[in-house]
Amino acid sequence: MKFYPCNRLQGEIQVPGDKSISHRSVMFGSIAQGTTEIHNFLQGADCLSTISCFCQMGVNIENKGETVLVHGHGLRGLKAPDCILDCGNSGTTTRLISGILAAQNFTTILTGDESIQKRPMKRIIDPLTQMGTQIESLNHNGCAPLKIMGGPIHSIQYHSPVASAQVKSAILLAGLYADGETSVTEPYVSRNHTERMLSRFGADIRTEKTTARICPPKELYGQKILVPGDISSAAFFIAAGLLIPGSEILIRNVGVNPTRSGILTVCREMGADITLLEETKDPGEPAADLLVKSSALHGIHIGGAIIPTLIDELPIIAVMACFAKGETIIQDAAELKVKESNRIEVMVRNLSAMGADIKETADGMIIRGGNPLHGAVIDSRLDHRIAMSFAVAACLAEGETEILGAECVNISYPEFYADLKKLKN
Ligand code: SPQ
Repeated sequence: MKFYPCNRLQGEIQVPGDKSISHRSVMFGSIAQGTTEIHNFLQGADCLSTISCFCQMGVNIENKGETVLVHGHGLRGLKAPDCILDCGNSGTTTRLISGILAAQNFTTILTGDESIQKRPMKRIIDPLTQMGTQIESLNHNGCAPLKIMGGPIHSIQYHSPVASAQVKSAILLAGLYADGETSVTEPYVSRNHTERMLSRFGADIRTEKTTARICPPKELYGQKILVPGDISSAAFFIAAGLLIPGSEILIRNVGVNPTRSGILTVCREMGADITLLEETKDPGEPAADLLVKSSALHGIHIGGAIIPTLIDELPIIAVMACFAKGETIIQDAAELKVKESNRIEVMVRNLSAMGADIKETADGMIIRGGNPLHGAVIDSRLDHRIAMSFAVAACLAEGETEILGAECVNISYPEFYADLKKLKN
């Protein structure tokens, strides 16, 4: 797909529902008693993989588009699937479902696409094994396909070496079925959608600093879930609005959970003009409208505890840094190497091809802003966040940019190019 520079962005958009929250609402609804009604569900390929996996385990899920109804049969209501579960491109599906499958009285095989089969699963195999489950990486490489032989679960007190909501969630979900209290402590707090939503479904779950604890409930109960817009999808429009001179855009109903909103902190530190309007204090997940006006940005240092709160936004932050005055240092972000692609290597390679002054480091990047970018051929490596980041970079680059595999935005934002086009008019 080819992209060209544009003058300014103006108008209003609503980004699709949050991917992390959409996944969890289907998963928790599937193991709850009664019906879970989900509004603004993200109809992206990843969340459809989650729906398909639970349908294979006998859950009746009515996908009506904007609304999804999940008719759960309780914690013990899943049935053994009669085929291999396909998690597609979704790390969230693979890791979270493993926590649930660990406790079932049947064996399951899970797999996914080429990218999923390279992503590290040892990080969930280790704690789930400690909880009593047998998990085999069928290719003996610590990756999917995984054979999960479910059974009785023992509680553990786990200290995770990585700040990862997927690791934390897999353990907490297995902990729903354990013989006592399970806790997970992380080096830094990762996104807490699992804790918030499980609590709404009736679980006894508490957090203190970087530790989350769960006591096994008798049952979970179906809920009505309003999924806010995904801040990770909004991030591309935040960046475009800030960078393209003369722009002013309003992004409606964006989730601003503090464990996800590091992008707003970083933008403000870089000098961005972003106003939060119409903030809702939903007990489930806070949301707000974001008014973004083009701004002169300067480079900053990004590292430490803020990293898990903006991990998926680092590719677009790297694009912003190319247009910011001075140096931006991103560190403590080695996790980027094990996402849908190695997002450090792919960003550095592609931004360098466009003329940026950017250097890869062991756990991040150093970017000196100010070099004008020019069009280039960009290999997205079929990573949705890379494709969207370069669609924004292309708006600011001179000449033509071609993004290979641009259709991979289907994973999290099927209407992305249409929404970008809408703001250009
Ligand atoms: O689901 P998947 O493929 O892992 O998706 C990504 C993304 O960019 O959309 C990461 F590649 O988001 C993860 C995120 O990086 C979604 C997620 C979650 O919903 O719990 C948590 C983060 O991953 P992690 O490994 O830090 O827990």
